[in-house]
Amino acid sequence: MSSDPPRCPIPADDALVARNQLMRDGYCIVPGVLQGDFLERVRAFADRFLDEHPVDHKHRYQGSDFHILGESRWQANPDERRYHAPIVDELVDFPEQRAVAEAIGLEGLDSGGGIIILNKPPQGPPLYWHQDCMHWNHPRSALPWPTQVFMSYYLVDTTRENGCLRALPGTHLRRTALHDILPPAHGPEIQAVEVDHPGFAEHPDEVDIMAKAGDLVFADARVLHAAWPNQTDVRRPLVLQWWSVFPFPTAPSWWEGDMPAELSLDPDGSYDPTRVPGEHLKASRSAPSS
Ligand SMILES: O=C(O)CCC(=O)C(=O)O
Ligand SMILES: [Fe+2]
Repeated sequence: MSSDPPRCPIPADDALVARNQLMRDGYCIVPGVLQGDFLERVRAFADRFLDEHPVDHKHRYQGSDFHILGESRWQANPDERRYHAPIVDELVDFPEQRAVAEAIGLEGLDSGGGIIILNKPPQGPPLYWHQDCMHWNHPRSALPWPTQVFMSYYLVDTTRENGCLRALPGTHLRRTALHDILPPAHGPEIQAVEVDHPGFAEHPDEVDIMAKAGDLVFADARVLHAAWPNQTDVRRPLVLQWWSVFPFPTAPSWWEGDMPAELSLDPDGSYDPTRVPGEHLKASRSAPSS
């Protein structure tokens, strides 16, 4: 066994820029983390899985929503109803991925142990604006740093034409008019709408995130995001992992601001899960104290 540390495909300066963007905008992108044979194997796995598993109509806007556990995690608690595969362990435990996440300053990294295969089939429809946080009653959702991030690899180069990701920078910390009109993400109400619903509309502040195959996209679960339709004849799949970070009430070791008041609230209080942002999502952030 070699004891070489994993290749960290991000210089320290770039890591700081990425961290600052994740904090300010709610997402960042690190190029070329998944490469070569491993990228090929993940793409082949996702392609085969999508070829073999029809997608329920209710998932047409997400393109697919297949949750797959790592083999070792599944063996520890076998459940015949759940998909599982060894390559998922490889992804979750991928040393370069962990090295990048740590380089940008993510601490207390804790994986759900699985991936989700999402997709945009050829000529597939857009994905509505949404945020994926399910803990808006919990004080952790009011913090200036993330406590849950997704890490995604698109498996082909993405552009507006084939349905790249879109984001509304800063909306992980700041309420917008869109929050008031969006039904909860991935629930029956939004799944039943047509694409002329305002949840699909263009927004003046939106940006395209044109990830290339194997780039690692980090996003705060709270940030509003969407995806363009796929206007090509080629599938545009991705694999997404959920990670918890900075377990409440810990602050990042590098945090230099004031400690948020919410940190003193009971971490184990009974906060009913909800996808609907309440008082923890402020209309605007107060200016930093000078
Ligand atoms: O398809 C994408 O690019 C993003 C998918 C997504 O955000 C979701 O399904 O929650
Ligand atoms: Fe999402």
